[in-house]
Amino acid sequence: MINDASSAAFERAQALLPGGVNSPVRAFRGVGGVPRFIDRGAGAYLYDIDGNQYIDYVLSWGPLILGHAYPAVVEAICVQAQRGTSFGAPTELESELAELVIAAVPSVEMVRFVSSGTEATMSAIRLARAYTQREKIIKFEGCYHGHADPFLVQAGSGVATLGLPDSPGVLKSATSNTLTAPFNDLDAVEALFKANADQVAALVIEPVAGNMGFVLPREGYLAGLRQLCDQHGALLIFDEVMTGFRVAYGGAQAYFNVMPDLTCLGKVVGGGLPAAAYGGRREIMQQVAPAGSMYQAGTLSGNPLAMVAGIQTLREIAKPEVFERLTGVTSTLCQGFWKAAFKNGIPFQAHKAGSMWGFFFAADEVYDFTSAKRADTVMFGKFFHAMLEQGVYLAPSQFEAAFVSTAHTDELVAQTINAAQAAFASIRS
Ligand code: HOZ
Repeated sequence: MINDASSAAFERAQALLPGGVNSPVRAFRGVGGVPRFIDRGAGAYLYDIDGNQYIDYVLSWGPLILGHAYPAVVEAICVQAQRGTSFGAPTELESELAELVIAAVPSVEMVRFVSSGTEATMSAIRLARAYTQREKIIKFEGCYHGHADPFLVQAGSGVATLGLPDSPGVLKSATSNTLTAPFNDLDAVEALFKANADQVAALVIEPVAGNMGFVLPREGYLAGLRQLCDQHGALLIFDEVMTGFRVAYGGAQAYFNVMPDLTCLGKVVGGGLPAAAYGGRREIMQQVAPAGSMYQAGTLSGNPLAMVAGIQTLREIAKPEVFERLTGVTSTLCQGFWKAAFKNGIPFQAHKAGSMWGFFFAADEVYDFTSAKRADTVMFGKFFHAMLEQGVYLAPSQFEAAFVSTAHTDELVAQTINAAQAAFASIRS
């Protein structure tokens, strides 16, 4: 596969942008080689500037549940763009998207729109601290909640991909109130609550982890966290930036039937444009300014282009048959990959929930960050490149998740499994 144009574009970008990118994982440091520079996307396909076509399982890291350039979303954006792209004043579009979010996500009674997942999570913990009048938070090793200072402790995603220590520039005082526990370990959480009695404002978790690879909660784990939060007077925050409208229309809370106090949303809620949100119980949300005194604001919050993209996207996917189909697609992919790996004698684990999935080159169960880090990242890199060569675009890191869209047809899925068979055979040592 020729990538001369991408190589030249990367050269140019590296002189202009740190590492040649605007978000670290895109630089392919986790897998080596030249990141593909994208020309355009259509449905399930991405096209790079060398003219190569890929079946895309990154989908802009999750938002594009309808695939690239879905006609009704594009149309809604174009119509809105002609009416104005930003007003810095309220529009009815914000209430329209809020109604859709509140109807979809069971625990959300009120919502505040922001522009990125990072903003949503940092605002949610500020709100939890304001509401409980407590300072500490509990997060989980390998979970990633954006790049705000208090969360950059044992973080997943790019921090894990690059094997970075907790980031320089983050003051000790900013993280001194962040406690960490291993994912899927209730006893560790209980011990933290006991050791920090009446001090924990909130426990924040990706209910299905998508930033240490894709790792499912064990049965009863989320319900156990709910119980511990109730016992110790802390709020439970689900970071559903990735899982929201993805593992089910109502997110992981609907999928597992465990209700958090606050929910962070992003990605799908903006339909591929920069929108995110935090929301939850009315009584808590009423503390956000100007209804209450917890301050948080943003010039582009509730941006009309992002609102119409979100509205159109949610309308299109708010049908049970959409999720049945997406769930079937991830099952077929996981089974197909697993069988192909098994046939080639390669240790392999695949996980799925709704329209999200992921895999590890590991013989033993992956259930937390430590077991995820034991997976063979060298093998992952070889597999990634073998798939890329065959026109399948996966996340360029072991510590990310994969996604599907409504544009991934049975034929494309079969083509992907055939590519995986060939890729496993080629990397077998
Ligand atoms: N943090 C994102 C994945 N979990 C990566 C975002 C991007 O590079 O666009």
